[in-house]
Order: sequence, then structure tokens, then C-alpha cells
Amino acid sequence: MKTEILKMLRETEGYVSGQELCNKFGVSRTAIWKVINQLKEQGYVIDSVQNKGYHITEAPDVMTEEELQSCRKTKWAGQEIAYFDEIDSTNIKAKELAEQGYPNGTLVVADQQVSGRGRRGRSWESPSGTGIFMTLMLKPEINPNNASMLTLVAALAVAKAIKDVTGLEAQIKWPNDIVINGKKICGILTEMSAQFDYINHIVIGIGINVHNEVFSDEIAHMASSLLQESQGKKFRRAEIIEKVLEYFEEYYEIYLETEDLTALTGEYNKILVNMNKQVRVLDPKDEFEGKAMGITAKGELIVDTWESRKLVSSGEVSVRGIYGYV
Ligand code: BT5
Repeated sequence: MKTEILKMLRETEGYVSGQELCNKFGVSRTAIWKVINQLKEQGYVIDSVQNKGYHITEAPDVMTEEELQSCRKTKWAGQEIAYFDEIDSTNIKAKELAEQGYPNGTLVVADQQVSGRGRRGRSWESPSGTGIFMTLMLKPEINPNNASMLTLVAALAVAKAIKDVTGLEAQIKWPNDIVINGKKICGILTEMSAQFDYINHIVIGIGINVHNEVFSDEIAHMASSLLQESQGKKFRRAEIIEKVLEYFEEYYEIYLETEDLTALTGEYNKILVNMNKQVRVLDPKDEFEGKAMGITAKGELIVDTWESRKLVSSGEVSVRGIYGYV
């Protein structure tokens, strides 16, 4: 009922009368009043005027299930949401929920991760009150060989969402980073559980630095946040999450039509930070340099070396600029 009331308050321009709420939910005025008070305690600013009702004027920067559900516009992405103030890693939780039978599109969100993870055993700095730590769980009927492209679908969705909400020029650093002004503000970690040609589940973990003012010494030179890149603006995390889900749903459905990125490469290459730049490909088996020319429909990075054109598959590979991180 709390989510529904919040949704009604949000969707109504003026005041929602107490009586209207009572009728809709079939409860007493006192019950409605209690929910309104709980919302106020959580930081929502709600104006109550006698004979008129309730009107919401401000929402806190929280990512609770009620907050996210009350502004969700998607069909299936985030239909189930599990929120935690603190967790080990949202990817670990999403895998657990997948095994417990939670449906395709379940979203796990946390305010803080105590063992946030990157690729190949690396860690992800996830202090409380700073960022978005979220994992979208999917149970798709696709060929497991095509699953790594989902990192690129998610990257496109995140970059577009950040641009929409903040106006900042978010770009993609192939395959799994989002950068603004050459600094990393988001990382994506996709993990899959599959048997032969059948996928049990895929979890797409997304970490976005939103309010961070500082980073550890190890990453301070290459990491940034939306706050830093916007000279101190505070964006609402729930709004960013909502937009990411909306874009993801749209791009994922396009991806599913062909099980590749045929219809998305144009849009992707437009915001690829590596485009036409010299890059160093850090493949554990084969390190080399060349000029990045965009991605293929399979999500590979096209790299022209002085002797040949190479197609680099994502997965475990990273690329660096010749002079630094980008
Ligand atoms: C990534 O790995 O960039 C994937 C990060 C995914 C994090 C999300 S948060 C929600 C979900 N739950 C998880 O446990 N993980 C996912 P990789 O490309 O391996 O980059 C990791 C490297 O990024 C580290 O070794 C650091 O150098 C750097 N790094 C760590 N924390 C960072 C931060 N907050 N911002 C920017 N860079 C960071």
C-alpha cells in the first residue's frame, strides 16, 4: 500500500484527498495517516492541507523498493526489487535469488557493498551514500555464446541514462566502463550460469559513482563521480536507476531480435570513447597496439594494427589508451 500511495502522490499534480485514498485501499483515515507519517520519517516532504489532502513536494535520495517501484515505468525490468542498506555484493545476491526462483528482470540494489567486485577478482569501491550498486538478473533463452554482448547493451543503456538525467557527456570505454571527461564513473560486471547450450541465469552488475567526493589513492587518478563532473550537483539515484532500466529494456528487446548488436552498433559507436584512438589491448595471451575502429555486430572491438585488422572479443580483455586510462 505504501508504494501505491507514493505512486499516486507522485502522479497527481495537485492534492490527493484522504478520502480518495481510503476508498481506493479500503482502509481507515488513520491507516492512511500512518503511512503518510512513515513516508515523512523516511525523508519525503508531504504537504497536508485540511479539506484538500496530501501533496508531495520532495523525495529523499533513497533507493528503497517503494521509492523505485513508485517511479518505475518499465514492463518487466525491475518488476521485483530487493533493496539492502548493506550487502556483500549485489551480483552475489542476484545469483542467490535466481536460484531461489526469482523471475527474469529481478533487480537487486544496495546503498553499500562490503565486497563489491570487478572483473578477474578485482574489487569495486562501494561506500555508503555515494553510489548506485545494482544488479539486473535475466533468465534469457539465448545462446550462451551471445551473452557477453549484454555487457555492451547495459553500457549503452547506462551511458544514455546518465546523459538524460545529468546532461553530462557519458561515453563508453569498451567493453565495460562508462567514462565522463576521460574518467571512470561506472563499471559493469556480467556473470553467467549456464549448462551446455542452456542459460540458468545472467546477472549484470552495474556500479555508478554518483555523490563520491573522494576515492582511494589507487584509483583517484582515473575515477570520478557525477557530483565531481557536474561541479557539485546532487542527482537522485532512484531517477538514474529508473532511466537505466527503461533504456535497458528498450535495447535488450532490440538485441533479442537478432541475438546480436546489428541494430545497435551505430548508436554504440557514436559514444565509444576509444573510437579512432590508438589503444593498447591487454589480452593475457596477446598484447598489442592499434587504432580502434568501432565494434562489430558481435560486440568485438575492431582494432587496426600496422599489419592487419583484428577483432577483439570482450570477456576478460581490457583496453587502455596509449598515454593513460582512456
Ligand atoms: C568493473 O571491473 O569495472 C566492474 C565493476 C562492477 C561493479 C558492480 S557494483 C554492483 C555489482 N556488484 C558487484 O559486486 N559488482 C557489480 P573492472 O573492469 O575489473 O574494473 C575494476 C577496477 O576499477 C578496479 O581494479 C579499480 O582500478 C577500479 N575501481 C574500483 N572501484 C572503482 C570505483 N568506485 N570507481 C571507479 N573505478 C573503480
